[in-house]
Amino acid sequence: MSTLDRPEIRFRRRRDDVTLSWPPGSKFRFPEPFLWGAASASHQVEGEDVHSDWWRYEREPGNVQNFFEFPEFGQQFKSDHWRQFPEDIVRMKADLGLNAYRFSLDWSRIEPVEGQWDEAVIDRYVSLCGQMRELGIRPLVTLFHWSSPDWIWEPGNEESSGWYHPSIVDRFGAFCERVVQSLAKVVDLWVTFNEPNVFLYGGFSEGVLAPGHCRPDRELLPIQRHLLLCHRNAYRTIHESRDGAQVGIAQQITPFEPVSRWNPLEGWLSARVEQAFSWAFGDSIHTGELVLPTRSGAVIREQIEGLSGTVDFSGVNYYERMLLRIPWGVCVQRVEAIHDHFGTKEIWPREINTRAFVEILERVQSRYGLPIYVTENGRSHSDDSQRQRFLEQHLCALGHALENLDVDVRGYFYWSLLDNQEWANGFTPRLGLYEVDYSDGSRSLRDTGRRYAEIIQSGEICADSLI
Ligand code: IFM
Repeated sequence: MSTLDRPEIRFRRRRDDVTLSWPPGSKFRFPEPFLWGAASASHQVEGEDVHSDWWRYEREPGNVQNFFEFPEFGQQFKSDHWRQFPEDIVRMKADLGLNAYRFSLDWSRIEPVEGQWDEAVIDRYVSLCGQMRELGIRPLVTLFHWSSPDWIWEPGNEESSGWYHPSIVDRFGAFCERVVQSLAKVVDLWVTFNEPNVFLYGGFSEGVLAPGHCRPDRELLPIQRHLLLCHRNAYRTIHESRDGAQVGIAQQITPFEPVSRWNPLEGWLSARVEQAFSWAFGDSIHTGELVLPTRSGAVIREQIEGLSGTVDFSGVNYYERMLLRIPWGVCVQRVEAIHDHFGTKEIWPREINTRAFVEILERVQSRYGLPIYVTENGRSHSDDSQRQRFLEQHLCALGHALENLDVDVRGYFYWSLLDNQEWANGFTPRLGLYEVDYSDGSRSLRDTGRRYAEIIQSGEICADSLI
């Protein structure tokens, strides 16, 4: 049962017991059936999405770190997934034994000009899903993972067109209807939006994702409204086209804790920031009410007709917790969210926090009462053994949660199948099960991928074997 009628604004204290441990000999068996997957997003891996806003945005100097220092092959083809997609499907089965793959559709490739559908591209996505099905891989399709066709933005009028303008709802709706009409026969598992919270704040408030705007909180209202309306309509479209389809959003759920465990104000603010960032979207889809908290303390609320209940599962993207501090002498509206382990050169995520991972799963379960898919979880590290450690620790924690706690997790999708462009952080972070050589697109399986394949094959994980 949902507990949303009891809003979860509770004091949070900093916790330093970040990694769970188990008695020697502990072994966790995963239930069957269970979806063992990996995930990706079109703009980050496909390449040559020349009609997308991100293609333009990343070519504007200063938007993506070291973009022009990377091999031209990588700039153009990224991880070369669009051209190597069929081979990648064969690889993910043969090398890894996956039975699920989460990827996103490139709206700009499908509709390069408004109202003009590239039928060959749609057919290719259909045939790729068909190929997955033949190999026993269940496609999980994300409709929107942050890149839009560039034509939604009116040149010179970016700050009131695109996602700001109500026309986006019909435009996105037309895209959904067209792709769902073709794909529903081969796809029954859908994510409408990937991390709408990160898209909203990263793109329109912090200015670190396309379109790179820094607007005050109140001005995020139309975007949040449009995202929720687009989600609601996409949910309906999918259900009208396919009986038994399962539709969700993939929400980045990040716990926030205060840097100073003794500072009650930091504790209180952590809870507020966490509510706004990690829970607001998911809550809206359950309650039907848009809630936009602002830094001034005001909360904007708006009922959205037909939104409540438009979700069949909870998609959880979990990486790490964030620590929050109020810098000395700075007013509380300028809090800083920071990662733990200052000074490390690694980018993301920096800590392995399986205690928080399990807590998040329990909280999502009790809050929404739906089946859960871990739709993203992974780590960039220059040392692959650290990536492997991250994977094993999280799978062990997940096995423990499935066996001992009241969570209904149906699948796990490692982020990411391939090294890919980590948005504004460029190509330096490497999160892939496969390493990609950006000078020619060749792939090599990492030890983390081999270890993942062993766990999938055996269907269990033993705590003694964790590195
Ligand atoms: O690469 C991103 C992805 O696009 C969205 N979730 C987080 C990942 C790692 O930062």
